[in-house]
Amino acid sequence: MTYIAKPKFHHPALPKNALGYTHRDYEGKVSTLCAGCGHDSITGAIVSACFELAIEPHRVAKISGIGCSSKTPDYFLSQSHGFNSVHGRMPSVLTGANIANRALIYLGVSGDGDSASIGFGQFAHSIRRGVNMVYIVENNGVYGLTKGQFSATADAGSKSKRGVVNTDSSIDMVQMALQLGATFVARSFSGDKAQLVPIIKAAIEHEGAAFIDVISPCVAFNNHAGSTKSFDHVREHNEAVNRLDFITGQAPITVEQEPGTVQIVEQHDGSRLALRKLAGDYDIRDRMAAMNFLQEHAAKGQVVTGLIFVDPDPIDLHERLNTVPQPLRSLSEKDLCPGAAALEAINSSLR
Ligand SMILES: Cc1ncc(C[n+]2csc(CCOP(=O)(O)OP(=O)(O)O)c2C)c(N)n1
Ligand code: SF4
Ligand SMILES: [Mg+2]
Repeated sequence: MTYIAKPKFHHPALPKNALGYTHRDYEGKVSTLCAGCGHDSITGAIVSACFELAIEPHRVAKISGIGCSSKTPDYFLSQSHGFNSVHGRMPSVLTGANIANRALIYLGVSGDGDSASIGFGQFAHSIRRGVNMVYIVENNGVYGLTKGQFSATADAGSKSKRGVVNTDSSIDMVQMALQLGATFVARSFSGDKAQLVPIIKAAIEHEGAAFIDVISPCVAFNNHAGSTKSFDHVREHNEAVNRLDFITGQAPITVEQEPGTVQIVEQHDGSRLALRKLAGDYDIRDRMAAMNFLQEHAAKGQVVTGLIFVDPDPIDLHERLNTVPQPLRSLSEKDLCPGAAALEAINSSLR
């Protein structure tokens, strides 16, 4: 906790977005994380993505669990709704809020400890149900907040700061999300803002379960030689499958690339993803191929980043449950208690 308030003054010439807001309007409190922590860069990327999309901050609900990563919603979007829940419980709190009010944009922020251990079941069920959300795992391979124990995403053979070798198999959250039916799956690196910001923007516009695994080095406990989640290791082993340009509205596509290496994917809401393809004939709409590609590269010690899979026409939880289109709080008593005749009609339809 910090009591240092950010100064309110900012330069009058700061660039403004379509709503007239500056970058500062999307920030939160001063971060109390360790200087250099990857999580702060992810916070910066979320701020940039929301600024660039000109999102009204009050339309966002940011929900997290427990951990250094789960503290970060305090450091962005101070004008948004927020709920810092219990360790591993972000997905169920988010699902409940989403069911009650589908008009908000849901940002779920979690850690690898929060999502791959205590919250593993919660993570799995929110993804398989197709909750319309952006689920971000700030993945450092350790429990940062409780002083650096290996998490379930730590690679077998990687070393702790004290030199202990991890002998357990690791969980690849991207593979899990693909297997569970996520309709938008990406991996990025906190040190690559140019890659991360458009991925977050595209995930926000995606109308289904969007999962982003962000490798986010813990400078206090997991940034040494022998760690596979350190800045140096990820930079050296990063295998980017594409670079994403995210385009909303009628803006022209101006990707500088050889024809044939750009793939345009139109999403349900009319936004377009322009992918500068880096890895041969990699097709982001082929779930099975994506899983094989990840396995092959993981075996070579490479970290695959970029937009890994997208289903441009997702079916979300509300569509599956056939819920009413408006937030539940806007329903009147008459809507909620339509009377004996309506009840009789429902009962007879079930006989
Ligand atoms: C029910 C419960 N069990 C254990 C803890 C202790 N605890 C707090 S944070 C944490 C792990 C955090 O790791 P991660 O989610 O990876 O976040 P990071 O700090 O690495 O960003 C644990 C085990 C807790 N707060 N609540
Ligand atoms: S302990 Fe690690 S994860 Fe936590 S703030 Fe420090 S560097 Fe970040
Ligand atoms: Mg962690």
